[in-house]
Amino acid sequence: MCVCIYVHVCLCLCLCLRIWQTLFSKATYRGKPIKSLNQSNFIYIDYGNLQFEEFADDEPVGVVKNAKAVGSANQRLSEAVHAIKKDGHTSVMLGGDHSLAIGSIHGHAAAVGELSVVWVDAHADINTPMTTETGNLHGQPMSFLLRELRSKTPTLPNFSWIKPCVSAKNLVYIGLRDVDPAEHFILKLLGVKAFSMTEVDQLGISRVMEQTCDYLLQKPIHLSYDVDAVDPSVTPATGTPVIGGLTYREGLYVTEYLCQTGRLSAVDMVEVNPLRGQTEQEVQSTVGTAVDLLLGCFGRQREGNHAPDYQLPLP
Ligand code: EXY
Ligand code: MN
Ligand code: MN
Ligand code: MN
Repeated sequence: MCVCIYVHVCLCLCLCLRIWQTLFSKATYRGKPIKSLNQSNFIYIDYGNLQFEEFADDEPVGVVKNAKAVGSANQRLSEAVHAIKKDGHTSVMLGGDHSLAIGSIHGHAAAVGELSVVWVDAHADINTPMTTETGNLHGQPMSFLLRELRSKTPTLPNFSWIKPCVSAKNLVYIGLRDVDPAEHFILKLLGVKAFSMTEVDQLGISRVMEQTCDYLLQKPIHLSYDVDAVDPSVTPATGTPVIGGLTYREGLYVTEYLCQTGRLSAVDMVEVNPLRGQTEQEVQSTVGTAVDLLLGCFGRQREGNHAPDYQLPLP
């Protein structure tokens, strides 16, 4: 099976840390067994958690919250992902807040150059600090990464290291269903390719993936997968659930399809938040689905797998 390398990050708080530790090391959550990558046949190297600096003086900039902490955390993450890519591995970043995609994509692009981004999410996460209504940076990461939005994004404290590194033509969204008016304007202005849930309903997920990969051509792919893209009946333990999402099977098909392109170069799996689960079952379902999506990225097939050198035992 594939070798994947992951850098495990946690932004500001330890809630995501807890679940991802569960996922990768302990294989239990609140004393109950939980699906874990440790129980799979995949080979991975744990690059460990990144320790992020906290800022006592992280005052809002306009409405934007936690700019210093997010800027600084992403700078560290960018360096970590850059190093993993330079080592020749596929990077897996486990979050945590989707604002971490800034550092993950930035570090990936610094190492490999031009890349394609497949952003699977209920949300477009493309507000600028000027258009955001909530001030939450998880609703803004793509605005700092797109070259076309450079002149529309003010430099926030600890954001001056960021060089926009993605072109709008190399970005595809899948799963959108909760897009702010300003974000919708930006998507249309830049002509960004987007398969909202309406297109998923119209075309079916197989044609969505076919068209996505035809459109993106031959660059390394960065998959940024927000678990809220999947329907909250399947992944409820997340910060901003939105009804009407991808089914488990559609969500998994996205990963299987991208895996077989052979161009998947980095993956973010983000917005897993066990504290948002109302019951054990909700946490288990969310985490189990996140694990299955990751395994789909690295070659697990629903039809089954076997090692290339597998030999039938003789009687
Ligand atoms: N568009 C809203 C905002 O800008 O706050 C909601 C963003 C939710 C973002 C989640 C992580 O995908
Ligand atoms: Mn978040
Ligand atoms: Mn997101
Ligand atoms: Mn989202």
